[in-house]
Amino acid sequence: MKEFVISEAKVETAVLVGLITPEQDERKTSEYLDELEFLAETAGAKVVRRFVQKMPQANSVTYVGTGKLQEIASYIHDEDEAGREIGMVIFDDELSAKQIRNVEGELKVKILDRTSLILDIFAMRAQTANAKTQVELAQYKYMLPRLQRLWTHLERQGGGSGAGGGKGSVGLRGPGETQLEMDRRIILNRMSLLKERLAEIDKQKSTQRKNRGRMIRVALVGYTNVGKSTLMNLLAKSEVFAENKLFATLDTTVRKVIIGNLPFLLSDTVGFIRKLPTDLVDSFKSTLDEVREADFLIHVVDISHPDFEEQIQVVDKTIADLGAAGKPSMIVFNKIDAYTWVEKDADDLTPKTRENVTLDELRQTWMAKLNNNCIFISARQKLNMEELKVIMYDKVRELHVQKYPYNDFLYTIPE
Ligand SMILES: Nc1nc2c(ncn2[C@@H]2O[C@H](COP(=O)(O)OP(=O)(O)OP(=O)(O)O)[C@@H](O)[C@H]2O)c(=O)[nH]1
Ligand SMILES: [Mg+2]
Repeated sequence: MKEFVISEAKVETAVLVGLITPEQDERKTSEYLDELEFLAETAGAKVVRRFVQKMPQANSVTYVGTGKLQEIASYIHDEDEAGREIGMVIFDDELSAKQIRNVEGELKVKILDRTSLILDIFAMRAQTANAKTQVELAQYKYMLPRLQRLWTHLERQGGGSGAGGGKGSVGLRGPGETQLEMDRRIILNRMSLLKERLAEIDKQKSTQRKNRGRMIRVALVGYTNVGKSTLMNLLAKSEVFAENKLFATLDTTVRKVIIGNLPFLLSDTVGFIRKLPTDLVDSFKSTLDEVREADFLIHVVDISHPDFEEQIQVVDKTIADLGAAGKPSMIVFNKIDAYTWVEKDADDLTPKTRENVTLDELRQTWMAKLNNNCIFISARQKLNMEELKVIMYDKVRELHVQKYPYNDFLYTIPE
């Protein structure tokens, strides 16, 4: 009988590379790399080392400088010698075709950037036909400008020596180009097919939305991993997949929620993230239509995250890009149970930093100006949920009366 050896699935290891630039100081870069590491883990890779370089801007040929690239190459080589294979190098910014080609030539391992890593996670997460189609289209969009000639070796041979030298000899000048053209055409055809399919899905979805009746539509929006799905599950008593990974949700879920005598629709959507190319956001158009067409936005914020203020800005900007700025909205500061701060010694006279601020002090800052447009909760520990429902009731009711003045179910008070 044949024996099967079950080898342990090997976790791919990754090295991260980021830059410190005039726009992105050391602290920011380290936060970005923390997030990139979280993304890598979500995709199933283990990060073993980070390389950071200070530069006025990214090198257009190799992203980092040549010296740094060599340092990374020799690290990969040494690890390989020691039997610890490095599976991939992940760059924190989107790389151009030229950068990928040069970096790959030097490092000789799989090269990813933030965008392709996010796309990889999206591909892993996509469940419905809609999400799958959107992800595939986004992947081709990313790939197209980065297509490379597969047959460059032939060209080099042709162009090198002997008769007909110069820029590729007769008969050999073509194949590279033709192959590239063919690949490009195949991809373009596939892309237009996917676009047609999405248009079809869009049509079905908008019909579905129209058939939902006269109810106010509320959308949960926010940075990835802030607790949108957890909150959705609590409010709608549903079971949307929530976990401590980035982009747990890709597909929009819509549920009917009733608070008091007021029914409305609540949707949970894909989370936003920094450095997400607008192109990618575009590809998720039909998922994000839910946000665009919502009457009210609940912006969920993870207040325990050291960088929550920048996350708020990213979300606001993405909402504006979607053309949904200026909608009535409120902020829900979630995860108050996980909020931490460091008490300063009484004799420590250095100014307080963000780390030294208590939650109460924080509430007195710009948040105080939000009045009734914000609330502090913990979805996990179900803190302040009743208060949240009261605010939601008031907001939704106001919108409802404006939009459907003749709907009378509002006025029948349940027993
Ligand atoms: N400590 C704490 N953790 C929470 C709270 N609410 C949610 N979480 C956790 O945060 C993680 C992310 O929650 P999700 O509900 O999946 O977040 P999401 O915003 O839907 O994330 P994506 O769909 O990935 O964008 C999970 O591990 C939750 O258990 C909270 O109030 N306190
Ligand atoms: Mg979610």
